[in-house]
Formats: sequence, structure tokens, C-alpha cells
Amino acid sequence: EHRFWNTQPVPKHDENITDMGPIEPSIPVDQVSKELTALPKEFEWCELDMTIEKDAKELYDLLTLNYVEDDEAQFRFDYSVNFLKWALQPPNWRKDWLVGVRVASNKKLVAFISAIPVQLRTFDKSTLMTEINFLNVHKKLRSKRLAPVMIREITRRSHIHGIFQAVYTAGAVLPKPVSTCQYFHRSLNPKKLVECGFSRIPQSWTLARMIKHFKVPEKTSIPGFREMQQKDVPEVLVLVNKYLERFDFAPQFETNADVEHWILPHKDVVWSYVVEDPTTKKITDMVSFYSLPSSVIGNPKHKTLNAAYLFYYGTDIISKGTEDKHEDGTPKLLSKRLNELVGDALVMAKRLGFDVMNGLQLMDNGLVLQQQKFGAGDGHLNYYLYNWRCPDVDDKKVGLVML
Ligand code: NHW
Ligand code: EN5
Repeated sequence: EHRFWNTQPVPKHDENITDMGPIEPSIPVDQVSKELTALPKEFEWCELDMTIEKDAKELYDLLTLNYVEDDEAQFRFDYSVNFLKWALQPPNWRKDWLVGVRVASNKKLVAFISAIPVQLRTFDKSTLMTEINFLNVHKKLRSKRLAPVMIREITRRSHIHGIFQAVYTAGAVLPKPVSTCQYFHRSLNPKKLVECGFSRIPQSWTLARMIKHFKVPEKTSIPGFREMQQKDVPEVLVLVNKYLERFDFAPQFETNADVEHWILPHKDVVWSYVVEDPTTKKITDMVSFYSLPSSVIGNPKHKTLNAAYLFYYGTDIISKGTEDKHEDGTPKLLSKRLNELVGDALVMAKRLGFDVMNGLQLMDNGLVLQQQKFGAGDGHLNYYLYNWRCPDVDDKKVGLVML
């Protein structure tokens, strides 16, 4: 059981954590190994330069054929080249944190792991961490203990830059999740979803009834709802950070550059919208989603499922009080506002040709998922911390959305 993870500074599965802090002390940076982690001799390390088209395409090809699938291997994530360039080059990205493994003889890229910096707050403590993502080993090289080598190498490269904590998410259950969030899905193109095997027609329903049920309005509902622009960045920085204070596990956007990168619309990758108050011209709300298609595996009719994923949002309604509650305890004003915002995001996503809007049961999504006709998926996402003890976080208190 966990031959690798047992050796790492992560909590055991049966541990109940009530305090917060590092599991092992930081190493003085001059004592961090300068040697590459040993690889089986048929392989060699490389760095991927996402500003070079050939590198970006090689990474795209590896992931498109070998990255995450659902439990029945019907769908596989198909992050676009532009998405990968965006995801891997945020403010303060580093080339030595985009780590590949090639076959020494023919230079074929067969494995990858990445790190980007993130300022993460857990409860009342904020720490500069690396965010680990896109760990992938080619299908033909699975179960050869290459993943632990990749993880050791990215850990060393994090240590070299003085970072001793990390955050990552996975569908896999490892020691030990800080939180677990269920996936939810909102059909926008029910016919195609059924044809792909992504969703089913409920018993005693017809396709026609299903299409009617999932229809979305042609127009958005909120006065002043418009695409976010460069000039909105400073206001959105304040708005989002305030909103994220509601959660116990959340990133902090530190500069305008962070918001410009992560939230401002990015062609074919992220879409974001703000509400500009028609009288005061102040930005009162923001909602965003990103595009992550999946390849439909072995389907004669459809090659790609176009999925949008609900990303960050925020509203200043929280400053007007969350005290007034419905019978079931949901705050009335907040719940009404978030339903309008996500409803309008669905209108935009439909207009942009997305087949489905996906989301997780985190942040305040619980206030909108039902009313906006999202249904529970069969997938779960576990949140992990490396070398950071932290009490369990309720899914509703998770404010970090990973790609
Ligand atoms: S989660 C998505 C991960 N990728 C995929 O699922 C793609 C398809 N699968 C694969 O490519 C998002 C392979 O199956 C992978 C494992 C590469 C997953 N995280 O090489 P072996 C992320 O990218 C453990 C962590 O033989 P393999 C987050 C497993 O429990 N560990 O397996 C990444 C076992 O250890 P154990 C995972 O199937 C976070 C060992 O790997 C894992 O050929 C990384 C087996 O290795 C996973 N998703 O390759 C951690 N899946 O102890 C970052 C399996 O149980 C930590 N394993 O024997 C922080 C580092 C930075 C610190 C900074 C201070
Ligand atoms: C870290 N950055 O399992 C990435 N997806 O529910 C790692 N299910 O799409 C992420 N199995 O339920 C890893 N349709 C975890 C995610 C791995 C991918 C995954 C799940 C999430 C998923 C779909 C398809 C299932 C196909 C068979 C699903 C039902 C949708 C239905 C729509 C209508 C209302 C009811 C639900």
C-alpha cells in the first residue's frame, strides 16, 4: 500500500488533523540537490518551452492521447494548444517547471509534469506554493514507477526556488484528501450528449421533452451584463479577492497581472463577464468559464464533446448581507444573484456552441446547481496538499478551481 506516498510528507489516510503547518521543515536552498533525479537509462529529462510551437504541439499530442479519462474510458480530456500555453505560463511561470521525459534514442516525449506558483490560503494562513498539474505518463509506460520519479523531480525543482508546499487535485484517491468535490453537469445540447453516451434519456422521457427541459433563454437577464474588458481588471481584482475570503481554501490574486491572466477573456480558452451597474458604472459581479473539450473515444458520429467549466465568479451582494435566509438556510440575496449570474453564463455558453457546462460542488455552487438544472456526474475531484497539515475542508468552503 502506497510504496511511494508512504515516503512523502503527506498525512496518512487515518490521520485526523486539527492543526496547520508544515509536515517537515524547509531545507536551506543551498542544500537542495542540484542533481537531476535518476531516470531509467533509456529516458532523459527535458524542459518544454510553450513559446515554441513544436514543444507546445508535442505536449498537446502526449496529453490528447494519454491524459485523464472517465472511469469507463468513454471520454479523454483534450486541452487545446492555446489552453496549455495559457495554463502553463501565468505570471512568474518558469521553464524549468515544465518538465518532460523523452526516450533517449528517438527523443519522443513520453511523460510530463508541471508546476506553477500559487498563493494559497488555508483558513487564516497564506503560503506561496506550487500548483502541480498535467502529470502524465504514456499509456505504454504505465505501472513502471515513473510517476514517483516525476513527482520527486518536480519537488526538487520547487525546493530549488524555495517553495516547500504544493497543492494538486486528482480523481485518484491518495493519502490524504483535504476535500472532495463532486462533478455536476448542465446539458446544453442534450441530443449530442445522448448520442455520445455522456447522458441518458430518463425513463419515460422522450428526447423532445429532454430538449425542451434543457432549453436556455436566447438573451441574458441581468442589466449591465457584458464581456469583461481590460479596464475592469483593478475592480475585478478587489471583487474576486473579497469573494474568495468566504472560503477556507482559496487562492489570492496578488496583482492586476494575475487577474489579467486568469480572468480576462482569452480567445478560445476563457470567457468572463461582468455586471456594470447602469447608474454607478461600478462592477458589481463577475462570472467566468473555460473551455476544455473531451475526445469522444470510439464514437462513429462524434469526435469531440465541447465542454465549458464554471470557473471563478464573485459578487458584491455579500456586502449587502447573507443573513436573510430561506427555510433551508440558503442566503436569499446571494442565492438569487448567483442564479442570475450562472443562468446568464449558461446563455453565453450555449450561444458559443458548448454542449455542456460542467462544475464542481464547491464555493457557492451548491446554491445554483439544482435550480440551473445541473445533474450529479459520476466523477469526484480530490484536493491535496503536499507538506502542509490542514484540517479537512468542507466542499462548500473550497475556493480554488484548478484546470
Ligand atoms: S491528476 C491527473 C493525473 N494524470 C492522469 O490521470 C493521466 C492518466 N494517467 C497517467 O498518466 C492532476 C498515469 O496513470 C499517472 C501515474 C502518471 C497518473 N497523483 O508510475 P506509476 C495532476 O496532474 C501514484 C499522484 O507506476 P502510473 C496532479 C500511485 O498512487 N500520485 O503509475 C498530479 C503510486 O504510488 P503509491 C499518483 O499509472 C499530482 C504511484 O503513483 C497519481 O504509470 C502529483 C504509481 O506510479 C496521481 N494522479 O502513473 C503529486 N496516480 O505510493 C504532486 C497514481 O500508491 C505532489 N499515483 O505506490 C507535490 C509535488 C511538488 C512538491 C513541492 C514542495
Ligand atoms: C485535475 N486538474 O470522471 C484533473 N468526469 O462527472 C483531474 N462524467 O464527465 C480530474 N463514465 O457523469 C480527474 N455524465 C477527475 C475527472 C475525470 C473525468 C470524469 C466525469 C465527471 C464525467 C459524465 C460522463 C460519464 C460517462 C461514463 C457523467 C452524466 C451527466 C448527466 C447530465 C444530465 C444530468 C445528470 C447527469
